[in-house]
Amino acid sequence: MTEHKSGFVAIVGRPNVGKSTLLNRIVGQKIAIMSDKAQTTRNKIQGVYTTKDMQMIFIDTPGIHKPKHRLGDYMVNEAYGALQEVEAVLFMISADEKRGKGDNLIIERLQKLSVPVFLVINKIDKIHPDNLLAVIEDYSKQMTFAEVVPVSATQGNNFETLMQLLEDQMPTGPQYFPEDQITDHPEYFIVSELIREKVLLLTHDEIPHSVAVTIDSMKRDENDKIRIQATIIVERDSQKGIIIGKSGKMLKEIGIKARQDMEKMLGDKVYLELWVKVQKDWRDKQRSLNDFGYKK
Ligand code: GDP
Ligand code: MG
Ligand code: K
Repeated sequence: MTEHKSGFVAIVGRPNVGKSTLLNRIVGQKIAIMSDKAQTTRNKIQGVYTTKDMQMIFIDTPGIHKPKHRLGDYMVNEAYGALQEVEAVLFMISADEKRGKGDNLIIERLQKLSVPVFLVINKIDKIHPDNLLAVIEDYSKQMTFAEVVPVSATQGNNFETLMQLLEDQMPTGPQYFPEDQITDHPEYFIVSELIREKVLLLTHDEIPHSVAVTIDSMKRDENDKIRIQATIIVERDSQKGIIIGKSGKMLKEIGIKARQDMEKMLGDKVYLELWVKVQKDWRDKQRSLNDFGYKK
């Protein structure tokens, strides 16, 4: 039996090079963006890629993309700290654009890292193959890359190669997220906290605070209604019984109360589907994430 591998991958690159497009390909479906509200999340989990024996968690470290701002060194240092702890960094550039100030700033920061940095040259469909070498040479003069991978995020060229090269970098490790959980937008967190809050409110002391809620899917349908599927995770069967309640009464009440708050927050009608699952080692997984520095 092969050992399970897992790890974190950071994606950096200036705006419009195709980071989101690549992430959408990685998670295999378009992530529904629910809002564009700016977040100062330290490490935003952007996508989770899960296979039978491997899981890679792609994160965005916003501090690295931008010049220093009001928060000064703090954010940049935070971003560095996070980058030091990933298994690989993808530095994404666009093949059809000249290296600019934004790229140079990122290079300056990446040079100091000891983790492997991949140069991902995106949008190769937009250039003549003869021009690729000049791009590679230009960037390779700036710093040493562990790998240079030309891709097209829209067309999929070399996508498998990139995934395989990343997989080779992953150490032995646990599956952090359920296999069907592909992303973690800020709204996911807020929505999951609203559910958790109702669980604690309605069950009083019967359910420990360690109860977790995962958002399995959150999509806006054609009528602009938001459909949310969520799972409440507990550690014991007895706790599952309490949360479901007599004839499902408790779960129904949790759902109604959570949905009302969600509609207030999101400003739209919400369909909420709730499930309850027993998962004994959930807390250890949470702890692993906290150790990494990702705090929910
Ligand atoms: P981000 O700002 O780095 O997240 O960039 P996006 O993923 O939003 O992409 C910016 C634009 O580039 C969009 O219009 C994409 O459709 C386009 N784009 C991304 N990848 C490719 C690619 O491989 N080829 C081409 N031709 N366009 C791409
Ligand atoms: Mg983007
Ligand atoms: K997630």
